[in-house]
Amino acid sequence: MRKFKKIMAVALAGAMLLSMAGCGKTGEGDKTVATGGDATQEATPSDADEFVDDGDWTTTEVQQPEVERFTTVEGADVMGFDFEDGNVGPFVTYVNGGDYKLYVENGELVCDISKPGRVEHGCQVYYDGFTMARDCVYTMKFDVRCDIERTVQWRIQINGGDYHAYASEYVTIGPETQSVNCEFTMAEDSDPAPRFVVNMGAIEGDGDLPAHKIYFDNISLIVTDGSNAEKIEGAPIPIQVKVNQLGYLTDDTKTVVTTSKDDEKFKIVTADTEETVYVGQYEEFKFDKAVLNQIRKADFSDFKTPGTYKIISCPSGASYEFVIGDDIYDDVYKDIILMLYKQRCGIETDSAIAGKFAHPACHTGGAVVYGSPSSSTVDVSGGWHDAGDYGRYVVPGAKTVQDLLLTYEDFGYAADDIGIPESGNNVPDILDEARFELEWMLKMQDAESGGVYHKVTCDVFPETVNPEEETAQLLLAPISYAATCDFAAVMAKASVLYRGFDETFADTCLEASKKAFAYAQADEKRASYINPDEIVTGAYADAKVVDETIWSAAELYIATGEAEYKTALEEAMQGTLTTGLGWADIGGLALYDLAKCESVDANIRETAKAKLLEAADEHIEACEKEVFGTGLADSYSWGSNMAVANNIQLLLMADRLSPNDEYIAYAKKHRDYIFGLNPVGYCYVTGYGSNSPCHTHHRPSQVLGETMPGMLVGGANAGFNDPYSKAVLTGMPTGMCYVDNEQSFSCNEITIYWNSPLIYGMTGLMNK
Ligand code: 9MR
Ligand code: ZN
Repeated sequence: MRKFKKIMAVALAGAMLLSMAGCGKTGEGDKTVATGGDATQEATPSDADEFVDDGDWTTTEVQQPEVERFTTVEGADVMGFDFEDGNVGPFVTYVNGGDYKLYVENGELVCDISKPGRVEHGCQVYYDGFTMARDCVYTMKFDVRCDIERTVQWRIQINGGDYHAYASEYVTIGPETQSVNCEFTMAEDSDPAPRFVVNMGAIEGDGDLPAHKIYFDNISLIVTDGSNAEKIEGAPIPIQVKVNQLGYLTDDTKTVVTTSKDDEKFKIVTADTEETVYVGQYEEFKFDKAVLNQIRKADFSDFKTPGTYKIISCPSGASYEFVIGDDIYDDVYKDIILMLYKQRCGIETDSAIAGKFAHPACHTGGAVVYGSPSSSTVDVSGGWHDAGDYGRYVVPGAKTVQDLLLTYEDFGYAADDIGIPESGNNVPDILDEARFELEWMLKMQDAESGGVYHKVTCDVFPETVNPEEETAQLLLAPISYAATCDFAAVMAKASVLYRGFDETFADTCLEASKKAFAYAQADEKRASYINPDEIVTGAYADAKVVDETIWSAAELYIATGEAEYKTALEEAMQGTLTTGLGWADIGGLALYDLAKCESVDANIRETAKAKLLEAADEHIEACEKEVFGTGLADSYSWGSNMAVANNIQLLLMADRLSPNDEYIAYAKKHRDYIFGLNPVGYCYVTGYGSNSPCHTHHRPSQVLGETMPGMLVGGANAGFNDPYSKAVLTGMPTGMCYVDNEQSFSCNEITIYWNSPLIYGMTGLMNK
């Protein structure tokens, strides 16, 4: 940790040096001639003729400073553990079908194996927290002994994708201590976050070993010759001049942010000929918590000439290109909706729509009910793959569906030609897409009790394979309170919205909703879902479920007007009301629907409205404190881009309840953030902008070696919830904790419920 900070300091100093190089003294030329025209004006170079400046404007290339991130010191220890302190330290247990306990006894690391499992990594101990440099010579050493004669395998491997080894050996062990001593050269690209593992499962087919213990000591990895070692790159230093890489609508507010305090002026040049068409001045610098730096923004809203440009700041150099025009969002808008089609499970997807990401029917085998004595299976095919894995989870699925239903309901978005197989069927495509998930959700309800299974996945996350290649047994995880309530909520809403299109389907949804609600009402425990030991896929655990109660009662009350639901709602609303729009806190979804519905009791409606508006106003207060204007500096966590998209949703909802231009203005700032005007200068939707994620944690993309377009990635996450981000981002300011690497599942995964609030937001902002 200390070492990394020092390296960061070198990195930042490097970046500063670079930005200062060749820069003449600025100051005198502060005179600004903002000569942007109106929408009808053509871009002419002469616009800026009057501009005089003694600064250096020659750096028109995008600056990506080359900086030292990690260094390899000859002879350095990169790993060294003797277990004398009695702790297992950073060593971690992993099992895949096996079972063992890990502890330290008499200064040795003990793996107490009761069941090796059927694969090599059936039982595995691993350690992360070192680096590997190309062309560096290392020596791996450890002492090992075992109660019985057997073979184990140590590996230093890439920690993701195909998990291939950089170095590995099979070692036959027995009661006598063996000293492993293996020198090797790292022959591949440097890796800032590899993993050391010892596989103790079924090695060479040996899966029937009796219970036994393996003892390790003096585990070390040293650099024996670092003279040819390559520097190890981590996350790149972000570009300094940040813009919305898709661009700006002609009449929109147009903002540029520079993270260099030294930039005082900027000019806009045409992207092709680099002719100056506008000059402007940055505002005074301001400290921004998300980047822990003094940064500046500037407004060039008065420049309205359609075209493709870049901004050049003095002395920091160029921004990425951007467009001024009125169709800049058309393509991305369509793609973020089609992403859901591409995530469809259980059917063969059409290559005319999904292109290279089309897949044969997947996950069609029946699912076994976890814990059931019967081995019979249930058909739960359909629905969308949740994310970069192929799990199908009710809780986030419900959030996604709600966003689509609201997109239709709030904005009358009824296009029937976006190009899904159902296009042209006289039902809005957005409802067709939502129905694909709803039909699956109906299968997730236990017909007898009305309770809803939390999820359907295999017991572990799949390897990096295509969806149809995940063929392990599907399991229906236990019924949960949250899934049952969320199900009841969206089914009730669906019964209202689909009634005009398909009466029978609407009836089915309402009946299913009521049944689920009754199940939930009778559930006194209202416990958070927790994974049984045998299932390690996503938990979507949520200990606070009163918002789920409120949501289900609210939607049923709105759909039926019945007293039973109103009473349950009033009772649940007595506690503290929450206003979240995410999968865990979904209070805001309930409050919004209550606030906007005429037939809802006036007291309930007013309470809901006041609470939601208060949340929107508080959010704006937080935004005002930051230059990037998204109010996230203290809360960049897993899926922070969902928070940004959800806040667009919140602001649009507030605007609908109480129209206010400020809500819209901030919602647009959030949209700018998503498309590149953010601390790291990434356009966070794949396939768009000059610098967008290329290495997403999304199995189909990983298999193909090419990222599927139209996906919103998780974004900056200061929680470092995966080893790669921990290795390369620790010590970074919160808003900069993002890395485009497929191993970083907590920064660079994608999900259906991160796209869905963006769909809502982009639709709502369409004609604003
Ligand atoms: O998006 C989820 C995030 O809010 C949680 O912090 C995280 C850990 O529980 O899980 C995320 O959801 C993942 C899910 O568990 C499995 N599929 C991929 C999801 C996105 O990373
Ligand atoms: Zn599938």
